[in-house]
Amino acid sequence: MAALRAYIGLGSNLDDPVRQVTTALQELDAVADTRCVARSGLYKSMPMGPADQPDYINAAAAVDTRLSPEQLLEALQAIEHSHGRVRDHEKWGPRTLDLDILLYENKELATEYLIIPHPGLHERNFVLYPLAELAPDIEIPGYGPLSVLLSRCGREGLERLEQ
Ligand code: ROI
Repeated sequence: MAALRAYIGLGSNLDDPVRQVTTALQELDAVADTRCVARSGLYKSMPMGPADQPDYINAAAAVDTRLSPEQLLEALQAIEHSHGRVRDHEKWGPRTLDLDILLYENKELATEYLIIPHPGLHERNFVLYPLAELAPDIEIPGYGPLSVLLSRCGREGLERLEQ
């Protein structure tokens, strides 16, 4: 299988989030049959969900991968686990590391475990702005041009960190 382009969203708000996201970006490049070809800057973002939790650090990465979406998801979950992520403590509660497949080529997919494009992507500024650094002209299958989604969502609560 030829390498296909996927976009990964990263988020953390526990245990030194900048370090969590920075090391996860490196670990993405070490996934089998996968190469990280671009990464966005880091963004500080206000929590979506319960407000009594720390701010998040978010970023996005572009990868070229020969893994299927399901294999890629498994690899991302292994990285989450290695960062001490415990799943499903609290809906929309704080987390050490969240890695989501945002897009996989121009695929639309919905199984019990995996929905692509990632649900919520189209209205979350902490996903859309990092993604736009990597692929400003991309079309989101089922949602239309990223530029249009961006123009609708605003930058409230989002700050790009100087690095
Ligand atoms: N809020 C922000 N700002 N960033 C995230 O990555 C994030 N991830 C989540 C929820 C809890 C929905 N809120 C978030 O999973």
